[in-house]
Amino acid sequence: MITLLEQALQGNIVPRPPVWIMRQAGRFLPKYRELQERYPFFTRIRTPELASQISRMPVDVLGVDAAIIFSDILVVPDALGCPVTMEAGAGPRLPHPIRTMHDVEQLVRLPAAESLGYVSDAIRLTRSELSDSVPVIGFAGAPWTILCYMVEGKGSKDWELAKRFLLEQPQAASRLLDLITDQTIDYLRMQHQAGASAVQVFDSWAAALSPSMYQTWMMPLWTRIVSSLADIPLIVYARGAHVGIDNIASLGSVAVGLDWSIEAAQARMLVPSHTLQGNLDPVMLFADHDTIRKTTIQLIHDLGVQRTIINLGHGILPTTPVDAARVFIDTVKNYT
Ligand code: 1CP
Repeated sequence: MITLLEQALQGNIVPRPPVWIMRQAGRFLPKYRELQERYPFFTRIRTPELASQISRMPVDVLGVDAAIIFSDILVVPDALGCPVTMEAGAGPRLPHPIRTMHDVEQLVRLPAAESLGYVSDAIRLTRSELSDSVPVIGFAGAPWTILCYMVEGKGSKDWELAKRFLLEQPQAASRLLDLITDQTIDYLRMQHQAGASAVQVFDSWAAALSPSMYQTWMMPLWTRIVSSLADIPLIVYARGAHVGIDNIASLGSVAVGLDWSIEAAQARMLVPSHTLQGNLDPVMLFADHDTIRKTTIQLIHDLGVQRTIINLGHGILPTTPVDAARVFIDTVKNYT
């Protein structure tokens, strides 16, 4: 049976849009917090039973229309030979950042099935435990966002080193981006083969680049990703790149993920015939329940029922009340 999410991605006529929440698995649910105390981050990700358990939590607790596999975008640098650690409160650290061509040359790309097979195992297990009631969404970071972390070695406000790497060492940057792109294509295909019905690519730091640098450096990589994965439902989420959403849509048959900095109705005007996903401001879930209901219904009106996936415009905030998330989900599910 084809799920509501897959219908919306294919552009089939649906009675209501599907709904899920970015970062629904590993952030705000009390049961997740318990596992967070008991197991280190990468243990949670690399143990299929734990990853599957975490992925299924929002399906059980909130009744979302899709499970996203519990993992992180930074498993890719790790797989390429640039190790990643995660310290509670401090965020990700890459103790051997990539700063020169020599550093790029030390990286090794193995088949995803070899270096990231644990993600396949987690997806397969999640699919079978959900007994196909809702689909599983796979994901990866976009090449630019992954390069950001590999060059900086940690999070950053302005990604100065990453941007300078493009300008000062274009050959090394180009080689690194190609390596990440190849790995990402192989990795997303592997996730689809393991049972992910759709995959989302997160370009969380797209807005750090000017539109012209984004166009020159990143659009050719997006073209390669979209054409290599033409048979797989793909959601492209480039945060802060809202001025370029028609550009992203022109890549082909992709769904376009919206962040909350663009009016939903305006996005629908710019991108009339692709599936759009988004884009409630995550902080709206701190409003009273009536306001959440009204804003959510307005969002459905603005995006339209067809070719729409209702979501937040970025990850759910860790302190969000579970009840508020449930009101958001139920409003979409009860929409007629
Ligand atoms: O112990 C913990 O709980 C650590 C927090 C955590 C979690 C739960 C991190 C560290 N990553 C994750 C999981 C994760 N990351 C998922 C799984 C699904 C889910 O939680 O529902 C997903 C989809 C991601 C994606 C991700 N990781 C992005 C892109 C999405 C976005 O929010 O823009 C990014 C940028 C990351 C990097 C990352 N991993 C973790 C942190 C704290 C960060 C951001 C660091 C920074 O701000 O630079």
